[in-house]
Amino acid sequence: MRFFKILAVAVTSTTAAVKYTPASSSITDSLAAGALSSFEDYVKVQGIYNGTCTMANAAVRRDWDSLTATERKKYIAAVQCISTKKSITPRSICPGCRTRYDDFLATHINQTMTIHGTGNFLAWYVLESRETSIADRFRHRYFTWTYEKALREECGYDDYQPYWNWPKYALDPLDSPLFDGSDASMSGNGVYEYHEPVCIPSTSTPYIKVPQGSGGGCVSSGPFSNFTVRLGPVSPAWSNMSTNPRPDGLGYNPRCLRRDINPWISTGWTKDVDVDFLVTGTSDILSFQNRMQGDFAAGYVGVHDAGHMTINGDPGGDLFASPGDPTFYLHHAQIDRTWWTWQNLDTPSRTFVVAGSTSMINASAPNTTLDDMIDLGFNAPAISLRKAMSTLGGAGGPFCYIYR
Ligand SMILES: *[C@@H]1O[C@H](CO)[C@@H](O)[C@H](O)[C@H]1NC(C)=O
Ligand SMILES: *[C@@H]1O[C@H](CO)[C@@H](O)[C@H](O)[C@H]1NC(C)=O
Ligand SMILES: *[C@@H]1O[C@H](CO)[C@@H](O)[C@H](O)[C@H]1NC(C)=O
Ligand SMILES: *[C@@H]1O[C@H](CO)[C@@H](O)[C@H](O)[C@H]1NC(C)=O
Ligand SMILES: *[C@@H]1O[C@H](CO)[C@@H](O)[C@H](O)[C@H]1NC(C)=O
Ligand SMILES: *[C@@H]1O[C@H](CO)[C@@H](O)[C@H](O)[C@H]1NC(C)=O
Ligand SMILES: [Cu+2]
Repeated sequence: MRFFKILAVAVTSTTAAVKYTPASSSITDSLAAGALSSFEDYVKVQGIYNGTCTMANAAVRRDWDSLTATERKKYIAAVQCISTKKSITPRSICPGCRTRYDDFLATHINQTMTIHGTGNFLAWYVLESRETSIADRFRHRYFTWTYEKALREECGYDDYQPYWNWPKYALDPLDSPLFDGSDASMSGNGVYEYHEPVCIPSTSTPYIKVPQGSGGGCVSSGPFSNFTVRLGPVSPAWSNMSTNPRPDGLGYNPRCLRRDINPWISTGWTKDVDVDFLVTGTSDILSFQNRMQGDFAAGYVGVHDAGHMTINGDPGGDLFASPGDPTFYLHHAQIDRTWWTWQNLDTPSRTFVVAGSTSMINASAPNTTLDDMIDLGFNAPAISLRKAMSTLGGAGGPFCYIYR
């Protein structure tokens, strides 16, 4: 009797000790809730956008933090499943592809190249900027949605893509339910392995020096500890990554998943106030995308890069190959949620708007238009940017989802 009592006390105190308290995301969440309600008002007046998508039947993407352990494990199982399904990209085009998971990574690597330059300019781009144009964000809405669709249709996942609500874990990502290494997490940090500081945007212009965190090596805890990365690296975060046999990164290069989860970055730029600064501080799409992009010379890392650099490592810290770390999709769902929030704070004037050049390196390249096409290689047919602007199928687009 006494033994059991002591045991019970011990168990309770252990549980209390590991209980994680998220930081506040109240501004971020109330902005999103406000956006949803103004979106609802707009749809009430406009009626159904197109087809059969309504507010009532739209898919709901939820916060990782609000999923139960069982729901998280279901998502994890679906990601593990898609990582075993046979690749549909021809081997002649992607020699390193083995699985459906790789198909998505191959598309991202390939698209990052085609969109951001070729030949000599590619190397220049990689050195001078870790960033991408806003067209990239738009493409990632379609990219993440297509991945979610594959999880559902090819792996029987019956829920939707969860998002990583950055502010909640910003102060302590390592102990968060996303990265704590438990079997209901997306796996933890890599084992400690020295690497040189990562410079943003580059070692030749080190405006921001990201110090080494406590990881750097192979992820050793949780469901993805045996995860195999095959493609890339193309633009490795630090020097001693194993080299891909092909310059385009699509060769076969099996290796472990490496991370250096970085509280310094997440504390600096992914807090509630950082999201507020982005969403409420910008009223036109160009300012919004520029602020999301960051201003490195001014020492400011936008939420997009900050999320990627919170994961870092291989391939998480590689602009091209970052979707090779499965947390990519949770990060990009939150990028999408942030854009969706910004859009629907003023649905009629902020939905079908794009701005900015299609290239970061070529001043005479044309500006982005709603007629530009986004294609996802072998994963889905190309659609116009216009169709990717509304998450409720406006302009005949394929999406039907909201964020809660
Ligand atoms: C990883 O592989 C090792 C050795 O095969 C095995 O013992 C371990 O259970 C695996 N871990 C996971 C999460 O699958
Ligand atoms: C990188 O360097 C560390 C420290 O020298 C070493 O332990 C590790 O094996 C290296 N990794 C690769 C992939 O070369
Ligand atoms: C820059 O863009 C212009 C207009 O599209 C194009 O004609 C030119 O070839 C591009 N330059 C480079 C170096 O890609
Ligand atoms: C792109 O848009 C900007 C801002 O409206 C404008 O100044 C610039 O001339 C445009 N560039 C091209 C190539 O049309
Ligand atoms: C990369 O893009 C080119 C041009 O669109 C295309 O021909 C090729 O099939 C793509 N490769 C992959 C792996 O999707
Ligand atoms: C509905 O679809 C039609 C045809 O594709 C398009 O012209 C129209 O703009 C769409 N309506 C809305 C509200 O997006
Ligand atoms: Cu990204």
